[in-house]
Amino acid sequence: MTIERSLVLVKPDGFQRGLTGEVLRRVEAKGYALRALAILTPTRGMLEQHYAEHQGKPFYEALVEFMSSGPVTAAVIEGEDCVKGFRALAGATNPTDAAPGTIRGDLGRDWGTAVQQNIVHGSDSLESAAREIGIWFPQL
Ligand code: D4T
Repeated sequence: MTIERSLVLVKPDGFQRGLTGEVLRRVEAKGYALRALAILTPTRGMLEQHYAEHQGKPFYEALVEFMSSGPVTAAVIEGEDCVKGFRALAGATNPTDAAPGTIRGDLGRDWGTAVQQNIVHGSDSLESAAREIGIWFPQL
C-alpha cells in the first residue's frame, strides 16, 4: 500500500455554515495528515478545470456558480488509501441518501437548490487527486 494524497474541499455551503473545523476534525480523527491548507474563492477558470468531466451536464452551470459563490477551504490530506477513505467519510453525493455517520449524512440535507450543496468534495481516484492538487495547489 502506497501513501496517497487526496484533495478535499469544504464547499461554500460548508464554509459559510462554519463547518470547516468539523470536517478537518473528522479527517484528523480518522488519522489522515494535513499537508496543505488554504482559504480561497475559486475562479471560474479553476472550476472549469476541476469540473471538466461535468461540462455539458444539466447541473454544470449551477455547480460552477455555486462553487464560485464564496470562500472554500482546500486541503491536501495524506495517508494510506486516503482517496477511498475520505470518500467513505464524506458519504453519498446526495446528502439525503448519505448514511448517518458520514459528513454529508450528519451535516447535509436537500435545500431545494438547482445543484446539490453537499458540504465537501474529495478526489475520486489517484489520477483525479494529482490533477486536482495541481489546480488548487500549483505550488506543491
Ligand atoms: P464532488 O465531485 O463535489 O466531490 O462530488 P461527488 O464526486 O460526490 O459528485 P460528482 O462529482 O458526481 O458531482 C459533482 C457535484 O455536482 C453536484 N451534482 C452532481 C448535482 O447537483 N446533481 C447531480 O445529478 C450530480 C451527479 C454534486 C456534486
